[in-house]
Amino acid sequence: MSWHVLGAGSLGCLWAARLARAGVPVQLILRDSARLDAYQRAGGLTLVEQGQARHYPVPGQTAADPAPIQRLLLACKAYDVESAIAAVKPRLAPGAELVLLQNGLGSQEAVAARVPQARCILASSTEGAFRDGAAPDGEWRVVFAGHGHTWLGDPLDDHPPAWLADLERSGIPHQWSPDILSRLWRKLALNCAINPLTVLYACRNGGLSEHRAEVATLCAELGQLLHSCGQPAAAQDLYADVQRVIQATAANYSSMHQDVAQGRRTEIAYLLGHACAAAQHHGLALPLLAALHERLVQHLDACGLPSH
Ligand code: NAD
Ligand code: KPL
Repeated sequence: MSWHVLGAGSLGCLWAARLARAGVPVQLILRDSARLDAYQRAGGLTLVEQGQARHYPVPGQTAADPAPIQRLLLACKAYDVESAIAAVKPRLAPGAELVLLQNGLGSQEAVAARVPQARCILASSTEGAFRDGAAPDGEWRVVFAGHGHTWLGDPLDDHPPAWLADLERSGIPHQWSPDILSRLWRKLALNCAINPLTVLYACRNGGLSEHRAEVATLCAELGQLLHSCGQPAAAQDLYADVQRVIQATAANYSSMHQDVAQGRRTEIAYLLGHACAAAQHHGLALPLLAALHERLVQHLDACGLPSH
C-alpha cells in the first residue's frame, strides 16, 4: 500500500526519501501541474546527509490525480493544512489514515473536523531539515540537518497502526506515544517561551540567558495554562527544560527567528496565538503572555508578515 506525502518541503521530502530508499511505495503530492512539471524536470528529490547527496526518483502527482489515498503524511505548514486537506479530501479511501506533522496546536483539530471519516494521527518531531536554496535544484534538495525523534499518537485510539513497521524499516526514529497531546503542548510551551523572544530581541537562543527573569515569568504563566488545559505533565519542570534547551541550542537561531529573517510567514497562530486563545477560553489572565503576543503581532505587522 502506497504512502502519499502532501507537502514536498523539508520534512515531507525527508520522509519520502527514507521511505523510498527502504522500498516502501511512496508518492509526492505537488501543489499544481506547474510544480509537478518542475519536479519531474528535476527527476526526483535529493537528500543530503552528512555532506553526501543521494537522488531519489520518488513519483509525483497533483491533488487532482484520481487514485484513492489510504495513508497520507500531511507535511505542510500549520497555516496551509486546511486548504491542503480540502484538495485531497475526495480521494481519501474509507478508513484512510493521516499523519499530521505540524508544529503547534490547532491545525490538527481543524483537519480532523474536515475529515471525520479518517483516522488522524498526530506527530511531534525533533528532526531538523531544510531546503538547500543555494543549489540549482534547491526546491527539491533537502539537507538533513538534525537527527531527532518523532512521536506519534492518536488521542482517540491508542492502538498503534500496523504501518509503524514501514517507519522502522525506513530508519525513521519514532515512538508510539499514548500522551501525544502532552508532548505537543510541552513543545508548544517551549516554543512560546523561546521563539518569540528571540525574534523581538533579534538574538540567537543563547541570547535569552540575558533575559532570565522574563523567561521565568513566561514559564510560570505557561505552566498555569497547561494546568488549566488539563496537561499538568507538560508543565512539569518547564522552566528548567527551557533553560536546558536555551543552553543546548545557544548558537542556533530559533525556527521563528529564521522565518522572520527570511521574510517567511511564521506559525504564530498555532503557537503563541493558540496559547492566548486557550487562556481566554479558560478565563485565565496571563498578562505577560498576552503582552508578548501583542508585541510579536506588532513586530510581524511592521515586517509586513501575516500576524495571525
Ligand atoms: P516547508 O515549508 O519546508 O514545506 C511545506 C511544503 O508544503 C512546501 O513545499 C509547500 O509548498 C507545500 N504545500 C503547502 N500547501 C500545499 C498544498 N495545498 N498542496 C501541496 N503542497 C503544499 O515546511 P517544513 O519545514 O517541512 O515544516 C512542516 C511542518 O513541520 C511545520 O509545521 C514545521 O513547524 C514542522 N517542523 C519542521 C521541522 C524542520 O526541520 N523543517 C522540524 C520540526 C517540525
Ligand atoms: O524548536 C525549537 C525551534 O526553534 O522552533 C527550539 C530549538 C526548541 C526553540 O524553541
